[in-house]
Amino acid sequence: TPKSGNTIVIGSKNFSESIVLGNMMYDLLKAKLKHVNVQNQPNLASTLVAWTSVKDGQLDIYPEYTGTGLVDILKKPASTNTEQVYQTVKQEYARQYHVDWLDPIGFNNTYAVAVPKAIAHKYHLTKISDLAAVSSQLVFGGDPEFFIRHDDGFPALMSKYGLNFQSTRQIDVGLKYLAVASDQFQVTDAYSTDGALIRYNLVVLQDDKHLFPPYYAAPLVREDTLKAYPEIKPILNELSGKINNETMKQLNYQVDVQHKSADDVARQFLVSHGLLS
Ligand code: PBE
Repeated sequence: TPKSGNTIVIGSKNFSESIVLGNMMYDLLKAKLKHVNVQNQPNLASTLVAWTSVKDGQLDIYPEYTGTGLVDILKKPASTNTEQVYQTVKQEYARQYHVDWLDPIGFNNTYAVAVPKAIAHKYHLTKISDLAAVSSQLVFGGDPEFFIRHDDGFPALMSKYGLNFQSTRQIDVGLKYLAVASDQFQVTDAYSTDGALIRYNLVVLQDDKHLFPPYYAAPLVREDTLKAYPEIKPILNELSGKINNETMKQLNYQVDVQHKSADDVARQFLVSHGLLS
């Protein structure tokens, strides 16, 4: 459904971190933009759904990751240069789509390959390339989006590292860690800021062939929305520099392991950092 006038819609993708960040943006704009109808649409099905909604104008804002923009949306080759990746997505989204990347929030949530500690010991795994010799004895389980991301997901992982798993399983992103912990599969795609990595004793294997680019989070905003409401930019840029990798992991831990609501975690963070009263 198209938006009515004077309405701003904020979205997020289907995992806790994205929902927490979307909620922070929603809370800030709701409190600070007067006479605007600010709406929240958390937990959209995938990167593609969130991005298509922004492109089509049904959504104004959502948190996105630089590497995802570079590789998955713009279809450009991966780079390990953090600043260059940010500048590329910033320039190209503005040029091609009239969508702006605001300032990076300050943490990198990269895809990673993780195994339970016992599996790492048994098969002597410390880096992803160690999997090549043993992958045919192991089952890989991952969330659906990982399997369809051609250049930074499962297909790229297989070809870059020469892997060939015994079989694969797709599983909802929220159930992945419990499933790997209960040995339904032995290898999974993780997100490096996941709080559940701590809870389930998983070892992240080193990406020794540099498959994954940096994935720094930043707010994406439609340019026409910024023109109508220029205050959005300084308001959302207040998040910049406030959340590093460790802080984001702690916030995710509160939601995924301690089962606090993503609403409460976002609001408490803003209040405790003086961003919201
Ligand atoms: N990430 C890492 C991905 C999924 C894993 C958060 C950068 C993304 O949402 O694009």
